[in-house]
Amino acid sequence: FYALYMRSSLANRVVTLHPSAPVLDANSSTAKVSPERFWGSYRPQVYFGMKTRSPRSIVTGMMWMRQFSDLDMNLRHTCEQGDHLQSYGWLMHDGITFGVQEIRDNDFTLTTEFVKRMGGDNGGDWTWRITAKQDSSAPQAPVISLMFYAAADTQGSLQAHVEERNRLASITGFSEELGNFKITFRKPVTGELTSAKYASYNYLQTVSPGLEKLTDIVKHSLNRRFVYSPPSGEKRHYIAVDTYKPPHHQSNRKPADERKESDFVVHQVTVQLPFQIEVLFESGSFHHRPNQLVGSIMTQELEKRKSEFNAKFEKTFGLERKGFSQAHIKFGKAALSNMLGGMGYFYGQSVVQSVYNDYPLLYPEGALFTAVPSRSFFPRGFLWDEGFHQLLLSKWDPQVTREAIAHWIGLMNMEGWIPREQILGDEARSKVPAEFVVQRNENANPPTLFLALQELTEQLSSNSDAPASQQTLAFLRRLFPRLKTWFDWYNTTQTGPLPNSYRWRGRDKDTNLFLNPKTLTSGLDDYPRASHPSADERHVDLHCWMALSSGIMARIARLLDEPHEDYERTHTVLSDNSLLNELHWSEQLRAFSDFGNHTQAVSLQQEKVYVPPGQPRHQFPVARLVRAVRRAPKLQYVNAMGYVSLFPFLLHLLQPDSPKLEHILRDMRDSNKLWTPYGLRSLSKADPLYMKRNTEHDAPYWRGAVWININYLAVRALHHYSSSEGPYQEKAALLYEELRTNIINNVYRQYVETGYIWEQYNDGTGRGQGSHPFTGWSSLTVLMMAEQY
Ligand code: 6A9
Repeated sequence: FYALYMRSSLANRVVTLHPSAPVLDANSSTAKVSPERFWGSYRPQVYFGMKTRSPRSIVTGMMWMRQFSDLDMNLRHTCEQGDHLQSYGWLMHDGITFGVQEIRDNDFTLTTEFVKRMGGDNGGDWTWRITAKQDSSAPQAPVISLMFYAAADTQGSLQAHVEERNRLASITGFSEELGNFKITFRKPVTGELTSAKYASYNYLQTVSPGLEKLTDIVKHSLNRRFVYSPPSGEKRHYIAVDTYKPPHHQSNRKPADERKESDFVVHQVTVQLPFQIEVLFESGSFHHRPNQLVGSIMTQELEKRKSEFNAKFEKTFGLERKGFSQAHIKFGKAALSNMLGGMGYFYGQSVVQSVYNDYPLLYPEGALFTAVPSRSFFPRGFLWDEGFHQLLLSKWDPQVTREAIAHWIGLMNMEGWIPREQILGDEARSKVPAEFVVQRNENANPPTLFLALQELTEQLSSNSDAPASQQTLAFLRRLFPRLKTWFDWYNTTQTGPLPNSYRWRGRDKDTNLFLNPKTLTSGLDDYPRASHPSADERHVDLHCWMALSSGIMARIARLLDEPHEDYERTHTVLSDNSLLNELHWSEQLRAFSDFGNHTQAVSLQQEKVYVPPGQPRHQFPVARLVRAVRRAPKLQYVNAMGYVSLFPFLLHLLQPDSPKLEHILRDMRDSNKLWTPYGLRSLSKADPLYMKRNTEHDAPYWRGAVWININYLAVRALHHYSSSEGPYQEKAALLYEELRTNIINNVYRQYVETGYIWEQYNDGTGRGQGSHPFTGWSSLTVLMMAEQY
């Protein structure tokens, strides 16, 4: 009984949040406390939509489709790579008051703009303007349908107001947080001063069991029975929302879904290009608005915000001063805007597995305000990505950074663990296959939030703005109890076999199914590590992350007048160059390296399937690829040359006069190893695992491609060593110029050529590859352009 009791209380610890006072006040995101940031484009997973920063927000959004097209179903809603849009993304977005997005579909472009206006007690008003233009020279301009919707999420109610038969003129609604509000749908016009265009209208008023069902509900309601008959043109049938009955309303079955159903209202307008249309949200508590935010007033507001944005962008990043072309500057603005416009507000529970529970447990409900790596493929929070995101955002708006870090750190359990991938709420979960949802409590991810905290503390010392410094200090003070636990968690659970060495937990278990068992927790997934995972391993990248983190901990502790000696000591030990050499320098590779139970003599081969003589072959399993080991592993350096071997340099741990720097700079500049015209490749061309698949289904990922987060660290380190007195100063300065130029040029060129910023870049051709748009850490290109590190 005692053992059982212990087990369940240990399991409980895993799903119990850290006990210290919350970093954020319970109401910090509300309309009362933070009205300017209440409404926002906090739904990065849809092409266009807004919600409030609250757990059960009323959401608004837009779907669209082309009419009379050969493609049967081209309903657009959530960002999908499979939609094959030529490009989409924010061109301008200030993170608070407005945004301008351009979406290029097959033969037309939609510009989606929003502007907010403060007033009343519930976060104020906003207006959307959609401008649709034809791109092709086809004689018949396309006819498209826009479907604007509002949906409640278990809280609040919506009423449709129909006029002129099928035209939904407005939605009124009420929710606790928004009070009364009204959403008005204006008629489409060709330009600001022209009268309404011919259009067909349809609407849908129904209920939905959850936000992840909205697309399906619209799809299931579509009907071809409607007739589009413009005054001068042929009559044609078009597709529109019609009626939709929730499944259990059709029969007497008990609802399969026990969740409460919530109002969902859609306004469809079908019209020929070109046109412009506006949607207006007005808060009931905003009593004396001077005028409506539409038409020429909206235009003026937009113009004003745009010029403020441009001025702030130049003041912050100085790209014009540096002589960048207008096209480069436009690219830089888009990169920043997409990270800002990709901020999401998520709410829900992680699913957690520890050794103490047989089945996964639900983590406590929590909110996460975070940037996302990719709006299409993974529109959710990732721990180590966020540290990189905030390096950029902290330059633009340190409040965003403080709030994002506070949310992340607020999701820490009492042991100091933070789930690495945050899949919160049904909408987020609907995008992830079940086997990827569960997070394990032994697993770390690089503590890059310390990079962002480092930036905030540096802003403190360079900032003459006293109130801003006070805010940051107050923030750090509230953060500190959790930061201590966080640091301790890494420093106790991720230790290695020797004193002051470290080891990532959570490597792949089925060793012989993979060419090299992966280490997802390190963030570098399939980057080669010891071939046979064991407790004998020590990982050089983690060692360096700990050296960095202890240094920042010491700095924050000193700022706050808290005991800092232990952190100081740890930092001194971990950054001691002779310790690093002892633990991680491989004489054979002449580079820093992991250590472990390892052999290089591995390959993937067809598994031998024994078929007894005379038996039909097809009754036996298909042979799969498994790993063959030709020479037994032994304890030794892993000797992989690539990003991991650069870490003592990347995180500035090497003394400027360290002779190791010479080797590192040489290997970096060697085209047969790490150098490409597009940035540093992740794994040396000379490595046996360079561009090797890990299984027949698992293509190489961190085994050659150019990744921008690590390239950013490399450029930043070159900048550091080029400005520190030492024998390698000049060499570093030369490489700095070259590497920086290569990365900027390629990310920019790919953006112009393909319409997207990408997850990684091909080391042979420079072509963008992997998920797109990927405006997470690849957007750090802006900081390299600005030379802000
Ligand atoms: C799995 C598939 C629709 C992988 O950018 C986020 C992370 C990085 O933190 C990590 O370093 N990416 C990098 O190696 C992407 C991870 C995506 C996991 C998606 C589920 C969903 O299918």
